[in-house]
Amino acid sequence: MSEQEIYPVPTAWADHARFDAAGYDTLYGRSLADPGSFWLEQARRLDWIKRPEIAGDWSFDEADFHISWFADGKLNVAANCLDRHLATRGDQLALIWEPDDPAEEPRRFTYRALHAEVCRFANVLKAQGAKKGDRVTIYMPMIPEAAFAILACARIGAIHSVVFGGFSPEALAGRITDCDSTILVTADEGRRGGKRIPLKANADAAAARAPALQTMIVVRATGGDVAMQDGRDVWYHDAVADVPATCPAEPMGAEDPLFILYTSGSTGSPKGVLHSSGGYLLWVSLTHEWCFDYRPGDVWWCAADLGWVTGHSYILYGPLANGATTLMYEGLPTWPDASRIWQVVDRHRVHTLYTAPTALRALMKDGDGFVHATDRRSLKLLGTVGEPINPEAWRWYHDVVGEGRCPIIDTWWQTETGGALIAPMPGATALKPGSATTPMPGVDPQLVDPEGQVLTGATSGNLVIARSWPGQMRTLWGDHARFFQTYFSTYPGKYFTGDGARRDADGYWWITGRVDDVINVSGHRMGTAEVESALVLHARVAEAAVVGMPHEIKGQGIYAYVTLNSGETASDELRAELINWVRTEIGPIAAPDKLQFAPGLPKTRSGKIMRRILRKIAEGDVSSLGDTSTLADPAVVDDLVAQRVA
Ligand code: 6R9
Repeated sequence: MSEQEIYPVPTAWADHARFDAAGYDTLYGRSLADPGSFWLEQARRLDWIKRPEIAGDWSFDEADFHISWFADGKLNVAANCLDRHLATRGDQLALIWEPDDPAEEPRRFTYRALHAEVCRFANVLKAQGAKKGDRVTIYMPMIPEAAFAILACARIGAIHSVVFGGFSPEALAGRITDCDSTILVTADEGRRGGKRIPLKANADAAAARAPALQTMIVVRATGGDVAMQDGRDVWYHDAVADVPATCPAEPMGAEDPLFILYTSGSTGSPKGVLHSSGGYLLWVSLTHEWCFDYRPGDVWWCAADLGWVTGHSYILYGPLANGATTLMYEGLPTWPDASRIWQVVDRHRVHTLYTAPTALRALMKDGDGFVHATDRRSLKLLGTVGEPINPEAWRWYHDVVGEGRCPIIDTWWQTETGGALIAPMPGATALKPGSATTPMPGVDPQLVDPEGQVLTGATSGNLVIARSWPGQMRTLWGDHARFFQTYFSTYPGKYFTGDGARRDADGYWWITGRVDDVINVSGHRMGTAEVESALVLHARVAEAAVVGMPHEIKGQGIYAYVTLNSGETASDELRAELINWVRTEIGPIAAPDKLQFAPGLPKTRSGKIMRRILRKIAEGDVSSLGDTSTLADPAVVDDLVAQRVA
């Protein structure tokens, strides 16, 4: 990575910038020097029922641990995303939906139409008993009704928990049970890349393991045949037939929860990250405008899935709060072929595209011809998120896709942070391929060594954030102690991100990846512990250890070491069976890329698996395994090296 490779702000951008370099410095300086008045002023961009007079009130110290923003404010998030735009842009497009199959017609909703759809969905939820504070689980394909359901929850003050449609019944059941959700919104089937995903059948299997679930609202998406259970299942199209197209927006405290989103951590089961209403909405609205220089009239496309935080913040909440036209795509970037993503850009005259490095690497591999076959002149800016972007993919995005015209906005953030924390502002920040550049206003990143000493100057370390920002998560659902323990106990007084980073001589930030046991597969987080516990559930498995390994397209792949029960024999059939087992237990994204049968695992005398060694073997870097003298049985390492899966 070259700190010297610099792309200055293009003159045209500097001339029309909301903030130029000096403007950014002033803004950033004020945000840290006088956070109270800075944030109360920024909060005016939202439409408050009661405008707050208190900004941040927080402490990361154990004795007085609390985080709150705009605590005396009242608002409704859906009203901010819909109602307040009706007078000024009721007839402007709010949502464009591009179907999986390019031969099908897109669906388009103005702000007025979207408002009516969301009100109807809200009335259906209410008729099924949902009310403020209840948890509603949403397990949906990428269709407009998923957006209606999410915003409908926000409208009535119910807390949504969206579960990615690629997750298994087992994973869905765990998430339903963890937050005591009694209502599930799903669809008959999903579609991606021409294939069908049996969502309702999965939901039925999940319901069998989640006894608290009482109601399933089922949207007819494909018309596929599904079983409906009397007394529990309701067709959405039946229920919506006799509800009105208006529904009052519930007044919510700024600190009232907006949603739960489960994400993988380094230990234990997935964590229910909880976000607030006021601070979260302010953060995603601000960052959508500042990082991507959103201007009225822009067509905005975030190519994520609504099942991930990127979809929540930058398909729905941020862009809609800003009155944008947001595009939602049902399918895959590479289907029917590698031109599709650029054809969608042309079809809808997209101004800004926001996608993940893994998608870019997959497209790059198919050659420039698929890009050149399209026009792309509507594009003004390109964004990336989810994992470190390798400079080669960055340059391809910049030179081939954007033809040198479009700044690349590399945004570093996490489910926990609500929205972007380190990212360029296109009129202010010179770019360096592979660097997320500089912090957003209010964000105070620091590097610390393993003992927690703050490191200064150009150096590497663990990335912490030294103060709260409005979009910060507020707790882990049902486990406030785990929230503190996970994020604030490692480096007292600071939020620990789990990432490593480097700061260069110009003060630019380079995220180097997770320093904990989280693997980033195609921009999606997988905990090694989750994959391991799925493997040991198999009757023939005694023990498993899972590590990440470099993967050309996915960024990281999953490498599993499996010890079988005594008496069991390893075989290629069993290997395939175990990989498939994880696929069904968690979902396809968790399926190991490589699985090695290991008669023994490298353990210390106290029984701790030395993952460092397993990582090296998985990477194929077997010449420098480091010190193995503390192992209980150093000989297992030779066996592992000899049987490595290439
Ligand atoms: C938004 C999202 C968070 C983890 C994060 C980091 C990695 C995300 C990145 C990036 C380098 C970027 N990550 N964006 N690494 N550069 N621009 O992805 O949330 O799914 O919670 O993942 O992803 O490792 O800690 P989430």
